[in-house]
Order: sequence, then C-alpha cells, then structure tokens
Amino acid sequence: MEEFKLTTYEQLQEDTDRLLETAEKVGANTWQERVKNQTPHCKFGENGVCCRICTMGPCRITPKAPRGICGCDAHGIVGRNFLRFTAGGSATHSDHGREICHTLHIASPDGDYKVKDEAKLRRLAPVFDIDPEGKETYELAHEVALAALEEYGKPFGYQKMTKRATKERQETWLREGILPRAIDREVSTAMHMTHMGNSSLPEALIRQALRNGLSDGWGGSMMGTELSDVLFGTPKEIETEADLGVIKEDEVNICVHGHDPSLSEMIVEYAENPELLALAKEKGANGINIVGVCCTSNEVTMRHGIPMAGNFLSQENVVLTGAMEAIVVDVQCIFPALGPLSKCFHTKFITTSDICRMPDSEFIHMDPTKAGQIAYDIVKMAVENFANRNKDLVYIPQHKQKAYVGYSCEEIIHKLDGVTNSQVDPTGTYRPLAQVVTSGVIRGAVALVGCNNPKVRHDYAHVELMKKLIANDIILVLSGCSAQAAAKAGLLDKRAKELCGDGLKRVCELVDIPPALHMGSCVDISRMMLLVCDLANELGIDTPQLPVVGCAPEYMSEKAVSIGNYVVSTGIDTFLGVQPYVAGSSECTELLTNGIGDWVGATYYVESDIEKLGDMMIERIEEKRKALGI
Ligand code: BF8
Ligand code: SF4
Repeated sequence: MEEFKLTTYEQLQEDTDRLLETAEKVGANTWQERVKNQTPHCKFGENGVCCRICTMGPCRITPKAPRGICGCDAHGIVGRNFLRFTAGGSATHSDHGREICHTLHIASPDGDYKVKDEAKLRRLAPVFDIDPEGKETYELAHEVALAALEEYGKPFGYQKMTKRATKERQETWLREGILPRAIDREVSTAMHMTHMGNSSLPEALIRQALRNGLSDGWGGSMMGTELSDVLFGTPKEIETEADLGVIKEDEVNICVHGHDPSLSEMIVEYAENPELLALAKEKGANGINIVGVCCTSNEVTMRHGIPMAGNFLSQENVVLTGAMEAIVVDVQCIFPALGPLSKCFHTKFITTSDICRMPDSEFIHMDPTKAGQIAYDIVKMAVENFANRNKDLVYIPQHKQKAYVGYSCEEIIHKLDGVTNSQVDPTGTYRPLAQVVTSGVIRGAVALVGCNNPKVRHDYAHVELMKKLIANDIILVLSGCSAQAAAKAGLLDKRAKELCGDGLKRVCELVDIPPALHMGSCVDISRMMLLVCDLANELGIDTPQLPVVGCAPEYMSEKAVSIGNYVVSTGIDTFLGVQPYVAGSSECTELLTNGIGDWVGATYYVESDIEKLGDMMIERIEEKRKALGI
C-alpha cells in the first residue's frame, strides 16, 4: 500500500500556479486577478455601515455623519444589513428545499424520479402529522411532499421539523419569540422589517435574523436534506477520491456544480448509458467521467461516490485543465466568470435553472418531468464535444486523495452499532458516541463547515484547524466546501487516524471511520442539528451543555450567515474566521458575540488568526466538559 501523506498547500499551490499559466496563455481572467483589482475593499461595506435601502441615500456612517438622512444610526443600519444578509441565505437554502419537495411530488414508480428510501419516508411522515399506516408508497410520498410544501406558506403555526429538537430548544425558541413560522413568511418579515422606516432596533433585527435562520435550518434546509434522502437514498459510507487528479485525460469529463441534486442524479445515471458510452468510444474517449464541485458534488459523492474535483475556489481550475467537456450547473455559488472562461476553451458551460441565468452559457431548462431526457442530451453534448478538445491546452494536475464519505446520521448510528462491545444498543442510538465523549476518550466535536474565501489562503484555515483538532482528540463533522478541503488534503482517508490523539485514534480504529466525517452539502448541516439534539437527549442535557462547537473559518456566502444563525440558535457556539459585516456597530457586535447567549445559550466568536481560533474552540470545549463534570 502507498504511504499515507497529506497533500500540502505547496503542492496545491504548484498545481494552481501551473493552471494560471494556461490562463495567461489563453487570455483568461481568473479570481486571483480580480481579487487584486478589488483590494482594498470598501470600508463602509466591510463595517456594514452603508445603507442603500431608499433613494434618499445611499447613506454612509462616519464620525462626522453619524446618522443617515432618515436619522438611522450605525446600529440600525448594521442590524438591517445583517438581517437582509440572513434573509438572502435563508431564502436560497429554503428554495432549494422547495425544489426537492416538488421533485418528490412528481416521483412515480415508472418515472425518472423514484422513492429510493421508503423506510425514511415512513419515518418522516409523522413529523408532518401524516399516518403512514396502510398507505401506498407514492400516495404517501405525494402527501408528504405536499405537507412539506405547505410549510413554506402556511398561515398559522410553526415549522413542524422543530419538534425534532430537544424539548428545551423548542421551549427556548418559543420563549424568545424565534420559533420559526412559515418559511417564506420569515423571509418576507425580514424584508418588511428592513424597509425604509421600519425596524432600526438591533435587538429586534437580530432576533428576526435568528428566527429566519431557524426557518432555514429546521425548515427549508432540513426538508431539502430529508426529502433528498427519500428520493435519492440516504447516504452510506462509500469510498471516493478528491482533487483535480480525478479528471481523466482519456475520458469525456463532465463537471456538475451547484447545489440541487435533481439533475446531477440523472447525469450520473446517464453517464453509464450504453448508447452514450458507445458514442464516447466512437469519439475516441475511453469512458465518461463525472466529477463535481461545491455542494452538488457533495450530494452525488455521498450517494454514488462521484469524485470531488474541488471546492468553491477550485471551480475555475476545473475549466483551466482544458480537459472539461462540459460544466453543468444548477444553482448557487457558481462564478459568473465561468462563462467567459469556458469560451477560452472548448468547454460547454451549461446553465439549467431559471434561478441561475448567466451570460456566455448555454441554457437548457431543467424541467423535472423530463429530467432523464435532459440529462441524456447534456451528456451527449459533452461526448460530442470531446473531439473539440485542444490537446495543447490540456494539463491535469495529478494530485488526488482517497476519501470516505456518506456519513448521514443513519450511517453514523449504523457504524456505531457495528462496534462489537457490550454497550451497543441494538435499536441504534448515539449511546456509544455519548459514552466515549463522557469518558473523555473523545474530548468533543467540532462541526467544520462553509466556504472558501480569497481573504483566507485557499483551504488553509480548514485544513490547519482540522489537523489541530483531531490531534487534540476532537472528532470532526464536516459539510460543504470544508468537507472538500478535507478530502483534497487526505483527511477523509481512514489512515488519517494516524494524525489523531490516542483517544480519537482508538475510536476511529474501533468504529472504522476517518476522524473527519463528511456529512454532506450545506443544507445537510441540518443533519448535524439532529445529531446534536439526539446526542443531548441521550445525555439528558440540552445542546448548549454539549462539548460541541461549530466553525466556518473561510465562509463567504449569505447562506453561511443564515446557517450560523440557526446553529447558534440551536445552542452551539459558532466560531468565524472571516469578519461579518457588523464591526461598524458596537451594539450589534455585542449582541452577536455576547447578548444572544442570554436568549439561546450560545454566541458567535470571531477570530481571523487560525491558531488562536483553534485554541479558542478547544478551550470552549474543555469549559463545557468541566461544567458537565466530565
Ligand atoms: O452551500 S460551502 S461556497 S458550495 S455556500 Fe457555496 Fe459555501 Fe461552498 Fe455549498 Ni455552502
Ligand atoms: Fe439613508 Fe435612511 Fe434611506 Fe438608509 S433608509 S438610505 S439611512 S435615508
């Protein structure tokens, strides 16, 4: 067996540098260049003190001009901007979830979309107050899908999924006035509150930001995750690979990118279509190779072991290899730069959603009722494009790492059940996990999530924190681009246990897992919320007492802020490595880093020094252990 070694930043940098040479050769514009053009960033924007929500402005707060024309001060402006930022993220995740509900609603035994996990469907039905007893699978699926869709606009009541949280959480949310109502309503309320002449009170704005986040995490995102499992199967442990080396020189390469798995599921299926494989052969290719970027990648890697070519800041690199026949995108986190960049190569940049239209792309509308045919057409287009590849421009960096992925809550429980010790509960619970945490074999857990951001060296913060935490016997649960950073580095290889402290290493050996568990895409952070609540229930405590924290060291998106708000509201302290746009208001900063602790039992911590950020998390975990007397 090959010796196990992490891929270093230097190696990743060399790969990128080599690809940037290609960019220069073809006259392509890259994010590295655009970052230079945009730096330094606008200070008003960075501090959150620019307001442009009415045409009396834009107003910018300075010592000389402490109020906007309407009289709003920095605290009101920052609070409003923070809430709008959250609403953007919450709407985005939740709309993705809504699409999944619609897809389930058209599922049929002889259609493109089927129910792959019927047992999960039956388990979920009661959450929507539906009795599954005696119902035919698709009748039940459609009933659940409709009930889920109603969560978006129902006139009364709260999000049904919140009943899955600990009793204390539900009481906390009700007491604090942040128990989320209809999903769309929370976004609308956020927009209404932040219209000119409405709320300028930080406390009210931040409370709504938490509620809007909760409608995402315990509403739209959670339904996106759970119903995706029903449709496409609940992830199980599966082996795959990550980094640009998964792109194959002798095959037709198709990259799926974005977030909604509906189309990519079909593309993965049609890449094995005998007719298309024969066509590929005819065109001189040895096969059809699907790779992924961002969360669409996470979705298909978790369920099919499709390799991950990279994460958010790798998306241009994928095209720069010159070996990509098509990059097929659905929604979110897609650089508009991919249009002009693809034009420098033979690559077809295919947009597929009305939500994500871009110049210089070929638009193929994804109609879920014709998904199979659309996927067939797209794969065929890519195959036919193979002959147009300019061999002189092809350079595929060879680095890649083995990775184990697919750790849904169900799979984690299943793996724990496999531990042959007498304490195993045959019905499947987190008891063995609770036991290793209380005994101190594992000190705690960190949920490392979120994006890349050029303000941080690509993947550096993710990977450095991971190495430090596992060496300190802290197990990691990962999602989004953080999980892909880990995969590329080699931290999802089971042999990464060698980098752990003795306790965690023993657990990894016993349970046969890597020390960092890939739990999926960003909507799948809802899986982590269920995990922490079930773990807290197992221990007879509430979530804020758990030795568990969350961390997004390189985040950039509105979605990440919405996530932060529901993670904190779920009682998990959240550590950020990039400054949110709130520094211009001492009141908002105070609330987010301290005040909300009185409401929900957890707060934000912000620190851009990665070494310190890691120390702070370890310290917090040890404080929680001490408070529990473990
Ligand atoms: O939803 S981690 S860059 S890909 S926003 Fe985007 Fe951020 Fe990546 Fe997934 Ni999540
Ligand atoms: Fe300026 Fe007030 Fe209008 Fe904002 S709402 S742009 S602070 S006048």
